[in-house]
Amino acid sequence: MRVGTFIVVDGPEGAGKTTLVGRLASRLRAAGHDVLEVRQPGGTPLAEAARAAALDAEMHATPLAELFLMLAARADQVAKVIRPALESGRVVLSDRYDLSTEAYQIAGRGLPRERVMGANELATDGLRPDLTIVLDLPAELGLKRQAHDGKEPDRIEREGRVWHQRVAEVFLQASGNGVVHVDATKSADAVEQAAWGVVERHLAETSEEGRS
Ligand code: T5A
Repeated sequence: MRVGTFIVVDGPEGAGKTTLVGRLASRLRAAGHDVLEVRQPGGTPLAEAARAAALDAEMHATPLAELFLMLAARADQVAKVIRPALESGRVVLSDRYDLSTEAYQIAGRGLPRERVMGANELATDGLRPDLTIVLDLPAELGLKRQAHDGKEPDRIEREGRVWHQRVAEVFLQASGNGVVHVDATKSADAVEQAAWGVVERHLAETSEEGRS
């Protein structure tokens, strides 16, 4: 039985996801929670290999191959790492999850929504996040932050500006159960403060529900 909490931080390239996941993990630990930080794609030997293949420009993955690499990575990590952690009551904080598939593979690559989401459902055995914090940032700003870091762009980061704007739009428009937006144009401290408020509220509400 799942008793833990599954929190996802998602958003466009360079929006500050990794920074925020680290900061939220520290805050949660300080508040006494047992936290597991993960990233997607990645987190198991198989998932890291799939990530490397998907992002390697030399591999020239087709859109479908890219999708299945992302889903293979997710399936492996969900089954071996995320579900067991949730079942033992931990808070799992994930840097990206399936909203990224909607943004990159459906909007970016143009793959058919229903079939992709069906395949994602199969890969995750229906595991949904309890809370998804979406970092809102225009694509150009995120790409600028990445360029400023001086890191060599991977295969997906090398896509054009218009392509990345299409991807970023999906994050901006995301809505539904447990989806909360945070303005990522603000400083890292302000983003952390806003996101921590969201997490604290969520945890307080779920512990209330558990008591009633
Ligand atoms: N992908 C992934 C798919 O195509 N489909 C999928 O289903 C999934 C799961 C993964 C790639 O895989 C694709 C999407 C990606 O292309 P990644 O490494 O997870 O790659 O994703 P990136 O977005 O490329 O990761 P980055 O590390 O570049 O961006 P982050 O994590 O959003 O940003 P972060 O925290 O590293 O910060 C970037 C820079 O900005 C600074 C940081 O210090 C750093 O220098 N920063 C801020 N600066 C100003 N203000 C703030 N608020 C800041 N917050 C951070």
